Amino acid sequence: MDSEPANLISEQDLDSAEYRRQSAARLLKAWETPRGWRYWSAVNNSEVGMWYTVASFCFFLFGGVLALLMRIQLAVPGNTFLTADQYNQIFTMHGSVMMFLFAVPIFEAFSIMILPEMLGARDLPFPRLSAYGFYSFVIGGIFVCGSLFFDAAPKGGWFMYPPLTSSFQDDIGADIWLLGLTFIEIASIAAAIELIVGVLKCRPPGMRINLIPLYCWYILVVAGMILFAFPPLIAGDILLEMERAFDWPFFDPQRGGDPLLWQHLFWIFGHPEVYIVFLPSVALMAMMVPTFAKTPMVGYSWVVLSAVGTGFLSFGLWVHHMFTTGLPGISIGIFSAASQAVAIPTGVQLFCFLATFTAGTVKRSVCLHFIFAGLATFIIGGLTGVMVAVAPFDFQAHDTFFIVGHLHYVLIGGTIFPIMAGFYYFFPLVKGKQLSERIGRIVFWLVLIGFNITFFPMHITGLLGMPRRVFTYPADMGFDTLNLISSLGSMILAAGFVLFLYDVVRPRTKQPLSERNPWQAGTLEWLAQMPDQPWGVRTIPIIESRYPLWEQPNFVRDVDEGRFYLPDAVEGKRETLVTTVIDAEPLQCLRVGGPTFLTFFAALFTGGFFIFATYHWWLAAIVSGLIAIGVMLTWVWTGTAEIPEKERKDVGLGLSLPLYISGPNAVGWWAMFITMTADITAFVSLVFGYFFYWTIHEDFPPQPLQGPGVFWPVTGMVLLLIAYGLTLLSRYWNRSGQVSAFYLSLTLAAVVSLAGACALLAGPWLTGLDPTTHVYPAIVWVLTGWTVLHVILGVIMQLYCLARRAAGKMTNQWDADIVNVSLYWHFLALTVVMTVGVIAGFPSVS
Ligand code: HEM
Ligand SMILES: [Cu+2]
Repeated sequence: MDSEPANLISEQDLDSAEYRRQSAARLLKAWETPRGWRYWSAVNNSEVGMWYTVASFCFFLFGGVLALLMRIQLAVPGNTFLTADQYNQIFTMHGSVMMFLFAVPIFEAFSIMILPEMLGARDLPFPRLSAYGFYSFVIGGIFVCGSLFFDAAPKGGWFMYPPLTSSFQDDIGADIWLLGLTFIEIASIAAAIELIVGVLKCRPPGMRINLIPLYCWYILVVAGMILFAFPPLIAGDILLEMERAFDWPFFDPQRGGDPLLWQHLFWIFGHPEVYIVFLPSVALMAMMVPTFAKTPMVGYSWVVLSAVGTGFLSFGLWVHHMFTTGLPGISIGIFSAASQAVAIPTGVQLFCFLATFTAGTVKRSVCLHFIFAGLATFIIGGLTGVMVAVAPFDFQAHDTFFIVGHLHYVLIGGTIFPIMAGFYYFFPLVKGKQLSERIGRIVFWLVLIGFNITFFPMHITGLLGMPRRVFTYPADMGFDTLNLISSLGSMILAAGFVLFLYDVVRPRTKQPLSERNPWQAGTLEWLAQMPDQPWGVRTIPIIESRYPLWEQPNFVRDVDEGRFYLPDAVEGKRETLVTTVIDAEPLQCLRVGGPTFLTFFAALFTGGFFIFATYHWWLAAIVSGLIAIGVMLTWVWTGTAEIPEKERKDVGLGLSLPLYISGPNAVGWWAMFITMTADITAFVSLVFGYFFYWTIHEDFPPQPLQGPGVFWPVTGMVLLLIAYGLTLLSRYWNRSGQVSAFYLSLTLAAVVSLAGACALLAGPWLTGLDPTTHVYPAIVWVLTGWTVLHVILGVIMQLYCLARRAAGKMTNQWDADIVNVSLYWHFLALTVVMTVGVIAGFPSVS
């Protein structure tokens, strides 16, 4: 091939200790973590993943303290430790923090840290995106939690039902929840995209899709669920915030709105959310179980199939949270049955774990204790779950402490215990040292006993009739003793966590480094040296089995001696391999971005946009938003699709790979595709809103209201389709080297796009649709506004491509920018057609 012979790495080289030393030094230099205050500009997965994990754990501790405050308040009847208002803020924040700032992020955080090591990759494909997600998460989290200290926290419960949160609470709390958490959800989606592309495209050569570690399957399932579950909630957030800020009556029945739409959108998110927080813990167990049983997982394909099945099924269950809203009996029946059915794939996974234990020889440890405790607790929670899935039982138990008992058995059994096991298991990978088994035993028993004393009595208090979300109760209702027991239990539980925390943070200077691969596991992440090096892996191996450390001879030695791919960093750049989705055949040597503060500033100003908007400081919000876009453009401009100094590069073992690719093989293309899937899901949720209103109204659009008419929307659509065509043409002309035709068509496309956006707005504007009068004009405006904002983004992208070409950063050969922008426009065209079809076409057929 046409790579320069000087760069070829030969067997002889690798046999020389001197060459091995030098190449390792070059690699280390390229991947060096910055020091001093610049440390915070690091973007590589191990640093960012660790910060992210620590941050989400801090939020867990914060949520835990809130829980203790509640338990203190409820310990005795008629207590005045907290006021009703404080209690409302605290239970809302407890639930929201645990779900949005702990349970989901810790999975993403941990996965960012560990995924590249599991895949024998150097890093994730978009390190800067992870850093952006992390900073957004921290800024948003501090904003939301901070509100509690100013007596301004949300107090509508973690599911924020209107009309309580629309007409009855006009303080800032609900806005903080809606905007702050939307911001964090966007960060969660960013991480999900990163993780999916990581699993699909950054595997080591040979690791076909049926050889990937089980954890990676769960990443695919859970991140995929995040992509489809969070957007409906974001859509709901937008609607509720529009109602609160501008009086658009989406949930106000007097003007045609309906609070049930919120419940649907919330639970279309909310039920999958339960599995989004549970499946990652199953994933952790799926990594630990084979290690402790010393044998490969029994029924790998069954585990995978049932994980995928759980993911799918979980989207069809949301109505079981709405059994008491007066829905028709038929839907209650269907959703009740579906809810029972999800027990099947869940059961399959647990049985595979048990079978693995039976097949192997089990080694005892604190991890294993937590795994078994987790399984048992989760099963109890699952059984009470099957009880409340039976609608008549739910009519009784709904909104009582029975539910609080149930949900904590699931959440603590299903997530906290496995996460604790994970801590003990993976701690040496991060710190190079093990947690104490001796202290761990005590932690385990405190947590297990404390947990059961706290939550078991809640089932009974609930059945005796104690409602959840009330700040106190009168004496002699029969709840007194049970509540006191619960509260004492929570102290034991807390003591367990305090002891655990002590073990994590206590100085370990005297403790010797852990041996390498202390648990004798079989998967790639345990290649790591103690302490770990920043390069991720010394050299990217060829994989032939699911447990290469057990099954591939001389594997560790060959990796250490650099005998696989990319053992060197001759040009001093950060590089990793990109492979094909199914068979993991090498495709590209990808260069990823290094340290930068840009991601921090991008997150800061994105945060500014949401925070200022919360306080209705519109000007500040807009300025902050524009700065955020500017910073992001700089980041993309300086860090993506860089033209390499040569076409191909020798990556070792006689293989030469391109340094740059565009189109469906490129990681950037996948990221855009996945982002747009999430984006279109949010849009479809808004469209769902339109049809939801249509089904509940006799006449929709309501007479005598006129819709936006046909003329302007259709004109807008035609113009935007022309712009779409021109964008595609410009891609073609760019590639065929007709530069002036490229400039002309893309400039024209931008102009026509703006004209199209104006025409779209002209529809509702000229027909005088006032969004505050009725839900019909409001939803029409929302669909139009959504589309117009996307057109503006599309224009920014067109201008970006024009600038790239002008600056020589895009050529007919190196054209990833325009290829990705065209991909965006495919989705935009679809959005435009659907919007116009709905607002202009549908009224004439309905
Ligand atoms: C660590 C010990 C914990 C204790 C002592 C605890 C205690 C409580 C209590 C007493 C309530 C009911 C408040 C009420 O209805 O008046 C509650 C609600 C809730 N908890 Fe926990 N909890 C703990 C951990 C967790 C964890 C780990 C999660 C999730 C991963 C979680 C998620 C929730 C949710 C979603 C609610 C419902 C909030 C609402 O009604 O809006 N909790 N918790
Ligand atoms: Cu559910």
